[in-house]
Amino acid sequence: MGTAEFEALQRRHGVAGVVSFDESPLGGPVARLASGGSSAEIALQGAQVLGWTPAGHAPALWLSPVERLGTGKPIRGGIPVCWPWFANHPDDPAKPTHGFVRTRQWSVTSAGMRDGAATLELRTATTLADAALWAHSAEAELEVALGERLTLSLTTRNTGPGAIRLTQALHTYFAVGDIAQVRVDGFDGLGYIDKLAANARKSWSGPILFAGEVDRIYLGHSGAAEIVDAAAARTIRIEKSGSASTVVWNPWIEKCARLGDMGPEGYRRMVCIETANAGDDVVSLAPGAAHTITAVYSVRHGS
Ligand code: TA6
Repeated sequence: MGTAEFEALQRRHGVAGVVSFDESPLGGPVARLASGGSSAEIALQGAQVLGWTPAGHAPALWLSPVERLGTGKPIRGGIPVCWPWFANHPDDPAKPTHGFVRTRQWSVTSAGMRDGAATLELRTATTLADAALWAHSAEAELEVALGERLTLSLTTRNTGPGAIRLTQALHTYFAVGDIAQVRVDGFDGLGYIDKLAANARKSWSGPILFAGEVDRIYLGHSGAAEIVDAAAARTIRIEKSGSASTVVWNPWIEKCARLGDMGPEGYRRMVCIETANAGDDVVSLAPGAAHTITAVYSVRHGS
């Protein structure tokens, strides 16, 4: 995106002290939101939140130290938007993992201040060129609202003549002080799909602790979750709507090394808690129907 395009975005959507547009250090266009001492950066590529620093706290999202925008490869970290499917395509594992909108430029549809929050709306829509990947017609709109909390709402509208079966996730990489001292609450008594055990279905009780790779889709989860981060002496709370499943993932040592884009000990400083429609939690949309999945993040001192 050239300077003229930045300037056009700034002219059309910039709001002094609230929303601005410029070039990310990762090499692509970003929107920067500011509100009440909090800040957030959203890449137009993939409508991906790359950073969020709540007022009075250290950054709350983890981001790969080596990624670049515009390479055709999804950025690891922040809040990737997995759409219109989560993980492998249900019928063809050769298709891109986590759908096909993480690497494309979304359009800015609006920006400003609402109810004390700096807001940005971005939109993308399927094209004829996508038919080989997904033979449906749909549009996706992401609203990011930065106030005391960070709220993401992803709305999918079926713009085609046939029904759509949709899975998706806000694949959020939260920053933690040390994964080995993290406890995640909110999943006691739920069933889950263990992706490390051939998708075996199991039951869970108690808090989630980490001493190895974890890759689970918790089912029937519509409540809140909390990341209790002892090393950072803070707690991150995740509330949601429009979602009955949550993915919990940490690659641990061996997969972190295999991925190669997390830095030497990246796994220690992150945990993914992903607000999703995944596993059995599939969204069916009739022609013209819409579905919104919303995640609300807040941070408080103490653990
Ligand atoms: O959401 C967890 C997961 O499906 C893991 O299995 C791992 O593959 C992770 O997503 C990262 O996916 P990505 O395509 O971003 O490398």
